[in-house]
Amino acid sequence: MTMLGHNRRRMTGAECLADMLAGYGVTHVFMVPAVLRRTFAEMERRTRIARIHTHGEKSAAYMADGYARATGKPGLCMAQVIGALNLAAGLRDAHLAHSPVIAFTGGRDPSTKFRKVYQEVDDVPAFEPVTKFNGTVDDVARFPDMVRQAFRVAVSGTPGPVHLQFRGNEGQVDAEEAELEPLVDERFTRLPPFRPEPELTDVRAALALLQNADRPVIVAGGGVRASRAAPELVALAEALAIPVATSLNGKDVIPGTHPLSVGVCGSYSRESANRVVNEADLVCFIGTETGGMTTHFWAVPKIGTPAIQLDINAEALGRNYPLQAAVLGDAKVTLRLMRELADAKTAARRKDWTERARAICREWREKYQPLLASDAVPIRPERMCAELTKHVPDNGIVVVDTGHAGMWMGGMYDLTNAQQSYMRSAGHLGWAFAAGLGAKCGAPERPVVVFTGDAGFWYHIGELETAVRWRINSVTVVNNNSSGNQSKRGFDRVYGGKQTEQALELWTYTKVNFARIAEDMGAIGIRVEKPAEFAPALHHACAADRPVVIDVVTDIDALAPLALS
Ligand SMILES: Cc1ncc(C[n+]2csc(CCOP(=O)(O)OP(=O)(O)O)c2C)c(N)n1
Repeated sequence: MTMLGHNRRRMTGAECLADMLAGYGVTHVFMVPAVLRRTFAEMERRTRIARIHTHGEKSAAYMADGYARATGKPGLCMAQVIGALNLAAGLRDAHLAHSPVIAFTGGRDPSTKFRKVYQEVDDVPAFEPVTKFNGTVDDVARFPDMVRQAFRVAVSGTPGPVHLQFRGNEGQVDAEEAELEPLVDERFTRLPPFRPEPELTDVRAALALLQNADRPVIVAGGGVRASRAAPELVALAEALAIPVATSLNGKDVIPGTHPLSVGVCGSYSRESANRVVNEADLVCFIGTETGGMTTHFWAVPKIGTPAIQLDINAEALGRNYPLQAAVLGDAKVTLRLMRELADAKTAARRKDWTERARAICREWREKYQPLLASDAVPIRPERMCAELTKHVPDNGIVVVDTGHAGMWMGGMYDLTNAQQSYMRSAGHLGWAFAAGLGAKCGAPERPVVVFTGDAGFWYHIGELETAVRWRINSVTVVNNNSSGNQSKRGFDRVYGGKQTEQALELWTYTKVNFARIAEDMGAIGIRVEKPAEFAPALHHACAADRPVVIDVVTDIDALAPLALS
């Protein structure tokens, strides 16, 4: 690394920022103009960074988030002062999912503050709840250190969003000159910057508990994903014969087809996973917050179940479950060490348990097989999930919205190999389509398949034009039941079991053909009305040289099973 301050030269903030972003390996930035205009001109002159101009700041933030989750590198999004809160809203999902997104906004000038400047409010406080670091860049001399700090914070420890507000409603401070050095800390260009080693005594304590347990289960989360520790996780589980459940955020750390995989546990889950976790005599949490969604509000497992936990963040250890052992460290190095020290002979004592877990998984499959294979018209969402399991390409990235989409895919879809990736909305409806575009920018060589409901798709449908304009060829599968039918149960409840005719106003929409809209916007649209049409549509879409929308007409009465606890 170059020594700090030894290569300074007179340059504008814009030149410095463009050079730094290129140095940090940024390939795309997502924004609504006009922000940091001179920086954008310098990006064009000095770098090959693609400047993706979107139809809204929230979707720009979601694209940056999808880019970050697909690549492990920070995703960059930007807005001028009037769009700042739209951008902040878009950081909310990245915050919940611990995704390293960096947001730049234009902001207030000290010379005109409090004078009712056009479009201005103090936006900085609004970024506070959704960022790890929320700073202002008021002096051009601070560009190098503040931008380095933004990258450092976004990827360190438990990753998360960062906001920098640049002086001037469009960040015009970038036009000023100073003696600057566009330094890059190579280490902080991607996750994880460090791999802290655990204390050996803690590792031995955790391992002893696992090896002596008759019915242990691992619950693996997004921290395993961030650490790229999936191979080490699977190796340890295999060596000791321990079934693995995952959080929704960690769904891709073990293929659903692996014999030790029992599925996603918690609220948007698979029944088999919750059953196995609730029958366990020891739960080993790895890289998971043990939050409400993963534990079905602390019912899976019940509080009091013997537990051990491994995390990179000491504050997470024991937050929701009292622990018999806690290990602080990077997931990959810790799991590798545990595998090295593990006594594989102890696996024999868990033969009955792993067979029991397999039987529970078989029971789940037998129960849902008729729906997974259903030929019904309108199409059952379970059948779509089963088709995706069969036909998503081997190196595919699957990006899933929340609500029903999260329930269907979390519970019914399986990754079939370790090369496939899965990313999901951490709660915001409408995230997936935009995040899928960002994922495709970050990994253009991989097929990206988005699964969303029609309500989710409506949010940012305008970005289809962005996809066409920038040739961002993701495939978007719309579970089109002309409604937000996840809400049906809830409204049934408040109407005492029988909704009035007007109640439908609360959760249904006009019937729309998204395939036709897609074609009008310059994308490829495929309408699927029969189950057998789905697989050919997906194959065609994954090979296409344009963005594709597969509009699947599904059953408005199909409701995803509720979590078992
Ligand atoms: C930003 C945001 N607002 C509201 C919700 C609440 N919500 C969850 S699912 C849902 C409806 C989902 O409809 P759709 O995407 O069409 O899927 P479907 O339920 O029809 O399968 C709503 C409004 C949410 N998750 N996020």
